[in-house]
Amino acid sequence: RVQSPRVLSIQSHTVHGYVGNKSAVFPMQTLGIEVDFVNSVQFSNHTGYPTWTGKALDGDDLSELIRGLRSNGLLKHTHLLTGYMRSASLIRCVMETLDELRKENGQVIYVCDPVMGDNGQLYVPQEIVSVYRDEVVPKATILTPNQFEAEVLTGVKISDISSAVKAIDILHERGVQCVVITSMHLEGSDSIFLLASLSSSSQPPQRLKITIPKLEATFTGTGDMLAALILSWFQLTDDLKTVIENATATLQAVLANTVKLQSKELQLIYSRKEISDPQVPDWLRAE
Ligand code: ATP
Ligand code: PLP
Ligand code: PXL
Repeated sequence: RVQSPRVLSIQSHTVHGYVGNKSAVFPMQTLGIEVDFVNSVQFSNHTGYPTWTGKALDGDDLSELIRGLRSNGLLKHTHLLTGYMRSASLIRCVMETLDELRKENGQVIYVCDPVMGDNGQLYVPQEIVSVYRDEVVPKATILTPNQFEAEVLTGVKISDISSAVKAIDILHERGVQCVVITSMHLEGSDSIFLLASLSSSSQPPQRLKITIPKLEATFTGTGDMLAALILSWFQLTDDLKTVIENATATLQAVLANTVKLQSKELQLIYSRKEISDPQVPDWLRAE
């Protein structure tokens, strides 16, 4: 928790719909956090549609924006949030920006969603994996991989809770303070599991699990929204259980509204009350 939080969020922008910054910025703002955001791509819509148009930012484009901020003394963020990035040059430029922020303020919190793939499938170039593993993970304060991303980063095959904990501990050993495996699918279960682990210098890590009923539909932008909610709630409380319960309760309420309204896109605006004041149902309690 820091005084006067100001997040630098570097993620995708889509003109239509809710992924990347479109699913992260509104929740953070609604929860009272100032957000400066760089759009790492500007696309017409997310890439799950039959076609899309638009352009991506490269490392040089980002450097130019950072230079403008720097020269006006505006590079004073307390948090950095990143999601889907498919260019190594962009990732390296983001890491230089983080180093610069931390030179001024060693307490800068970096929330990293290492978006690389899902269900055994990479959707970034192979070279990105080692960039995340070797250059990004060691700098992350909070890391939000899914099951596949945790496997790729650690080399541990995750088939049950104990192998997931093994992967999490490897990430803690590399310096990550809080690891949240945002979705795990285990054989023989119809649920999605979220696993959170917070390390501390004096005690063993605090571990919590949430069991989420799997909905039939598939959604896009949920991982991006979850990382933003986790960042926001860590700013509002010190209690890990409250953080993941509130974040998950909001996300599940958004999904329920999205299904109710038969929408293909997350219904963030319709769900603004569930963002600002989440109600945690008993079936979502962390244990
Ligand atoms: P990322 O790729 O961004 O690291 P991820 O792959 O874990 O994250 P998702 O698979 O979208 O992202 O899951 C994130 C969260 O979204 C889950 O913890 C869950 O709360 C919710 N979610 C996503 N899909 C479903 C679904 N079909 N039913 C219920 N909840 C879902
Ligand atoms: N599919 C593609 C092609 C993607 O690039 C992404 C990006 O993250 C996703 C799916 C998953 O998005 P999310 O996990 O946030 O729902
Ligand atoms: O949700 C991740 C994401 C980010 N950015 C773009 C996407 C997606 C998912 O489809 O298309 C451009």
